[in-house]
Amino acid sequence: MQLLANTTSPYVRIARIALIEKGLNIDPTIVDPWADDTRLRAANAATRVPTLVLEDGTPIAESMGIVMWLQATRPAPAHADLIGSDAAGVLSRAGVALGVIDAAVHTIIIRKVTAPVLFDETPVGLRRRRTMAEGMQRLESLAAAGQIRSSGAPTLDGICAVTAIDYLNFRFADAPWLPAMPALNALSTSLRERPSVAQTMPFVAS
Ligand SMILES: N[C@@H](CCC(=O)N[C@@H](CS)C(=O)NCC(=O)O)C(=O)O
Repeated sequence: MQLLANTTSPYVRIARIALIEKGLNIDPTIVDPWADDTRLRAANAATRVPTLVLEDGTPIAESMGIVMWLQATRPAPAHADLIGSDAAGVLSRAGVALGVIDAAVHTIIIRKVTAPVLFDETPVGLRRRRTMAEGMQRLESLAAAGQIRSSGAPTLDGICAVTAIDYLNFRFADAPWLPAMPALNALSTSLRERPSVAQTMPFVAS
């Protein structure tokens, strides 16, 4: 099995945490999705990471596709349960974090092709910023209320929430428009006891 990945993508991180929690610690094959890596392009018409290539050659693109494949082929109780008994709650909370992640990645990508101020201050840029601020505020309230499990194997809400807070700290550190997020930062610290979380922190490869 091959996981085509990079070291910064929050989508890759979600897939990697889920894979490790399900007992599949695959050494990622690092590719640059922006350089049209031929292996990535062959496996995924969208040329995006993460893409998981199964042993029989079947490629699975999309972080949520990989999560669903894991849930279907490595079910609980033999393996970690990424959804748990409160499916609606877990998926609802995961959706808030995924909205933040999409807004953050969109902002970073558009900055690549246009001047930062130009995009960030446009109506769409401000909308993405509002999504990040409001989404993190909602996640913060959920974390403060103890609704996101902070110990043991994380379910998808915890995986997406920790990925969101760590990605914002990585890409938007000290942004004045972000709310205070003590509960989410505590969640991140606590979940870092899991190898799946500790081993997948985002970094810029040299
Ligand atoms: N919806 C996809 C998003 C994947 C994605 O956008 N990956 C980015 C890296 S953060 C990428 O490979 N971008 C390259 C491109 O858009 O050409 C998922 O959940 O996996």
